[in-house]
Amino acid sequence: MTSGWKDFRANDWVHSLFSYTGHSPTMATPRSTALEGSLKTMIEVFHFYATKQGDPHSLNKGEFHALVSTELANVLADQSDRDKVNTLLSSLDAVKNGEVDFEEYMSMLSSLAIKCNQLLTGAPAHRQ
Ligand SMILES: [Ca+2]
Repeated sequence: MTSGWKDFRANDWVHSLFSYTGHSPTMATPRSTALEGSLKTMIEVFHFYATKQGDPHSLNKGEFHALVSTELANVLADQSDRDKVNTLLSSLDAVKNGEVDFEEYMSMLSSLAIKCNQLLTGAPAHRQ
């Protein structure tokens, strides 16, 4: 983690919210802001699908297809087309292991958020 994150204090927050880690909360669950709730949802959705088969820290083709077709059904075109979803998986699979890890998943969500913002605001992309 870079020095810019020296004040990152999510450890207690994360461990109080995410029961799937098996961690016993040591503090009352804090209220989350809308953005914190969105972070939690992005993480929980990944783990919900990633833990269904095989490596619990990555999405295989079946898990990725289930996540995209269920959770991004209104955002991604052709999310029900298995070949197109496999092409999307390949484009995200930076380490070329045939699966999507958390960082690759977050890269997809980041790209989708940027595209949605561009559609909303008409703002030009700084990066493609
Ligand atoms: Ca998995």
